[in-house]
Amino acid sequence: MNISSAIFDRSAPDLDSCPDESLPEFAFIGRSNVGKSSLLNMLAGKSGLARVSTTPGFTKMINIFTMNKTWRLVDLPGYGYAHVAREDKSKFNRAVDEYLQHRPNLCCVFALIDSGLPPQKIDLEFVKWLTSKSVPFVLVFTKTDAAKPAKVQANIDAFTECISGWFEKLPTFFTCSATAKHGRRELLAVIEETVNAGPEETAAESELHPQDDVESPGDSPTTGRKSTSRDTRVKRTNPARPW
Ligand SMILES: Nc1nc2c(ncn2[C@@H]2O[C@H](COP(=O)(O)OP(=O)(O)OP(=O)(O)O)[C@@H](O)[C@H]2O)c(=O)[nH]1
Ligand SMILES: [Mg+2]
Repeated sequence: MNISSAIFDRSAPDLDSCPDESLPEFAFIGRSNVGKSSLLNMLAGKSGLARVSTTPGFTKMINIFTMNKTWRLVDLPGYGYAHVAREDKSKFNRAVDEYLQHRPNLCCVFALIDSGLPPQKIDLEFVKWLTSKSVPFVLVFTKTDAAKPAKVQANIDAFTECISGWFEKLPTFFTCSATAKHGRRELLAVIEETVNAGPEETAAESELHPQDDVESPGDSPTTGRKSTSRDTRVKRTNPARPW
């Protein structure tokens, strides 16, 4: 897919401050510093679009970008960074939680995992949480340039092995490197197929085994939100899910 325009829309502190629900959205989530903003820039083909930093916990709002005037990329704050003030952390977590669970035009979440690390408990818990909430997602193993290919492969194998028991069919996963510009075509293809498929009426079904229903993990978005008018919009756009 060719990206003809990539425009910053806004930084939203919460769900109610997000733009209207008219365009399909694709969101990036993962631990602080995993490379969400860098991947967004790589897909957009614009290096300065989302701000990148070596400081973990840099992205603090729901940052929204309109692509080709027809769909949006959403850069979310990272989870798992201990040094964000406690009050801020719970505020951000609540905003991310609401966005992930109650944004009807959220088509797919790119759940980013650092390919240079063995499976991290917080990532495993977050993937389980996403699944238990029927949030449609694909896994994206980032920074493949930063470790030896054999190590990357071993880490991916270990991660998928850890989660295999939760699913009847493993979630689709991709690898990428924002530095080496690897994975762009494949991820844009997911977006393109989804945008072209258009909305579907049914809610996303969970592939998690029923007995594995879990609470929100400690450092990932929390539950316990106030109810809003958006709560009545229980149906999430469910694309054809080619993955
Ligand atoms: N080697 C390598 N470094 C990367 C890659 N992607 C991102 N980085 C680096 O990782 C650091 C964090 O990148 P960001 O894109 O800001 O990460 P983030 O997930 O948005 O971080 P927060 O907003 O703090 O949650 C920066 O120093 C990037 O340059 C990659 O593909 N390869
Ligand atoms: Mg960021």
